[in-house]
Amino acid sequence: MSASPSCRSCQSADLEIILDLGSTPLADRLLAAEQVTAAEPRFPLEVAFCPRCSLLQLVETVPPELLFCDRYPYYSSFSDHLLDHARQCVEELIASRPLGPGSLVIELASNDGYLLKNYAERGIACLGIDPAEGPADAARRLGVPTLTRFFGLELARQLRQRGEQADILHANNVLAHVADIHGFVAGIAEVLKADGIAVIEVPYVRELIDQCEFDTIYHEHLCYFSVTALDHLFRRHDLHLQQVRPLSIHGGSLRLQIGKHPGGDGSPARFLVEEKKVGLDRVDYFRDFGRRVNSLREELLDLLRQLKQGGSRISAYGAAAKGSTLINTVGIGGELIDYVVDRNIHKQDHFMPGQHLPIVSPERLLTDMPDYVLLLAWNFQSEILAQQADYRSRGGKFIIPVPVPAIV
Ligand code: DWN
Repeated sequence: MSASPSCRSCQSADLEIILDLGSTPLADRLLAAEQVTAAEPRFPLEVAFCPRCSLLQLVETVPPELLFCDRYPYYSSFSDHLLDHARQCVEELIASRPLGPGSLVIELASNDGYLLKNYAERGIACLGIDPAEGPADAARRLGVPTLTRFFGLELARQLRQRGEQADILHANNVLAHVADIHGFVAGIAEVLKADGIAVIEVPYVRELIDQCEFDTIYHEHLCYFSVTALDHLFRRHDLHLQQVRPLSIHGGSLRLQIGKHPGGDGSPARFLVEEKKVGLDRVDYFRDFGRRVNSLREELLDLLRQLKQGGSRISAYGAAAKGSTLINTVGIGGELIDYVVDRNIHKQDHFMPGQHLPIVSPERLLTDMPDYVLLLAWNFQSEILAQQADYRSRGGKFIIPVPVPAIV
């Protein structure tokens, strides 16, 4: 692990710490039964703001090989909502861009092929790049050619030399994960055709702060972006923000369209003005976040304790990485929660990091009928509540942890 003495983007040495979540286990390092008794690696989780380029970021960097390569359990295709989201995005792009026989679509962090399969099904050439073996194998089984590699400038140069440049490059929920952010963005510039576009989705830092989504902070997420910070970053690589659209997915995200030429619809400039107006470019915006996080943590713990003392049985839904941050930083263990359910078969029969809660299939909720289910995957609230209509109609209740704990 290395601690960053300077900003990941602009290298300023004047970072200001705005939140310290202590030392936590790796959020996606789910444990097999035989690993539960062994000591787990823990790493500091400190968040800092850079007043020079406005980037909110983690101070420490855990080596990416520890985070993403070995048995990485996240498979995008377990959410119907996410699959629809990806399909709609691809349909919009196909309708608005001239893609022909010589076209190529590249996706960075292509995971299990959840997005690129929409191009492959239409006969449009595509290439996925992802370092995680299990999801990459699943993508290949769907007919999505996939390189099991980390992306950066070196790989981008190799692709370009082979004549593989992108008309469209997708990079969803990956920019925040990259330690060598400049190598990654330089790689995007290298691999994009002169008139190509990069379509990039990132969680929006304004939502993280305003909605107190502190559980989305974990070692995989090194950066938390505003448009102001992104604009600084891309300009250094002669890339231009052409369009910014707000999205509701993952608790509030941005979809950016980036090209090699200025242009677009004026939306980036509107975001920049708005962010300056509300103060996202100043540390004051982030100053009371730590206090709000602490009161949310206390409120949630009090609620769970009261329910438990009143004789209720409580489970949780979603062995999400954010769920790991939540249970480990709030201190929610087996004395409060019996088990976590998750549809992802690669997560079932494992245990949550740190608190070691067992992960089982969602069918368990109906056979067991716990009184309450803590929704760790709150970003899929609508989808999961609709799917659990039977559990709810029989009297089961969900606890939504953020922005303030609520029972529905
Ligand atoms: O950036 C990242 C994001 C996008 O995804 C990663 N670093 C890791 C991951 O974060 P996460 O684990 O917090 O993601 P999700 O997608 O919020 O996790 C939801 C969990 O809930 C998954 O394990 C799947 C599960 N799930 C389920 O069991 N039933 C989800 C839905 C919608 C369902 O119906």
